[in-house]
Amino acid sequence: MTTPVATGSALALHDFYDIEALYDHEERLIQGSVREYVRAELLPKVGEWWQEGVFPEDLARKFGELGALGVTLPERFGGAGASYSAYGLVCKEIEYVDSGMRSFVSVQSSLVMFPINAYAQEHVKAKWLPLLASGEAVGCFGLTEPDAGSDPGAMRTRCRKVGDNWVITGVKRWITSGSRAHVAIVWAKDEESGKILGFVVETDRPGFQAVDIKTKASMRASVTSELYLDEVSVPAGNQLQVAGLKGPLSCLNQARFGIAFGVLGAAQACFDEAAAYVSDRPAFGEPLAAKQLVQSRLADMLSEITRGSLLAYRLGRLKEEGKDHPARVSLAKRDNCRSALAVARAARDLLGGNGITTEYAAIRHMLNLETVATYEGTDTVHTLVLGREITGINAF
Ligand code: TGC
Ligand code: FAD
Repeated sequence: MTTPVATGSALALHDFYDIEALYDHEERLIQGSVREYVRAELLPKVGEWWQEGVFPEDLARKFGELGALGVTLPERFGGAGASYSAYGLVCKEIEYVDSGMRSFVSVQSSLVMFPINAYAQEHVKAKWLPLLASGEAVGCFGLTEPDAGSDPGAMRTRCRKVGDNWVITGVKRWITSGSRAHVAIVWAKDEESGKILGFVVETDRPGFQAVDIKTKASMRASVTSELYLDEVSVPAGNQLQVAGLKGPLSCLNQARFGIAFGVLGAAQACFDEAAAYVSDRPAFGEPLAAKQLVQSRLADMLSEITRGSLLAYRLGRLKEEGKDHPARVSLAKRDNCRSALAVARAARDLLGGNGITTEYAAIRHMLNLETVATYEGTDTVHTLVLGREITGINAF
């Protein structure tokens, strides 16, 4: 093989537009400490976990010790009191390792700690938030049902007031961390008013059962379960102080924000792997990196990541100004998932046959990203949110 002289890039390929310099000192410090930990401790083992379908039990506490749970929540409840952008950067660093690891953090922070902090009574916050921040307790979020995914307003789970308690019955499907959870945020329709209400449900209450979904070809290093609630009774004090679909959707707005950052981590991992691979892999007497069409694909990958990073940076600052309109979040979630998937598919292809093994990261990320593009609102749902914003016409 002829080895052409490679001069290398004078620019940082993990941050081509110096976007990290736009973040403040604290944000970069948080990002750096998470990056260092996850790349040293999790990255070498994640391929095996994914292959075996395992999310190690001790990871919750490890993420807690790292300060990765409830990054934006007040320090008095065990959070880091940091910015939304810092939370986004934490998601990105963790998703560099695996989308399933980031899913755990998203659910715990955005879908469990956020609604407890925003809508629960003080005694519920004081009990659960510190435990969730340290990872001693795990939480899950039950919105989706077997027949109600994109249209959560069609849920069948019901609640009714009986004396000083609420009694909840129904089935929730596709629930991340479901069988690991000590506490579940469960959304149900009030039989009397027809309104969607939310509850903090301790998972050891009689009538609560979680069963894992074992047939996933994506997100294998993440626990996904079905929840069965059979007349589960919770005290009225466990009810969240919000009514209607805007309750769960406000939580999704937080998690989708984190995903817009997170998927860039998966894309960067794929790009790094592909760029290294093609510089060594011989084909037709030269390294693949010397081929114009290969360079063209690397250039496209870098463009996707750079555009997505600019979008995420701006979304972070908008959110910190309280301007994270749901349609803005939809655009970033949708487009950054598209970019990450395009990068992962290109990386998988550039690795040839090796690209279909889990010895390399590309196919694991690619398959995980199929889920990420589906959950928290499918690509189509976010397209329709944008369509409604543009035209004023609801086309769901
Ligand atoms: P619509 O009439 O649009 O809205 C009902 C009320 O909610 C408000 N709202 C929002 N509030 C906060 N954030 C948002 N993103 C919001 N979107 C809407 C809205 O203002 C209204 O408030 P009000 O006061 O007027 O009542 O409701 P719709 O029935 O037309 O539905 C809209 C649609 C389809 C966009 C929505 O249902 C939707 O987003 N569907 C997708 C469902 C989804 O994303 N599910 C995710 C489940 S959780 C999950 O996947 C976790 S994955 C694990 C991980 O994150 O890692
Ligand atoms: P459907 O809503 O049935 O959609 C099927 C197809 O129809 C999609 O292509 C969709 O875009 C399309 N479609 C839907 N409506 C329209 C329309 N109006 N016009 C055109 N096309 C349309 N949920 C939780 O509550 N908590 C969790 O922790 C959680 N974790 C998850 C983890 C994993 C691994 C997965 C896979 C899912 C998880 N989900 C969770 C559920 C997830 O949010 C849903 O799968 C998602 O919202 C899509 O719902 P659905 O699967 O019912 O698909």
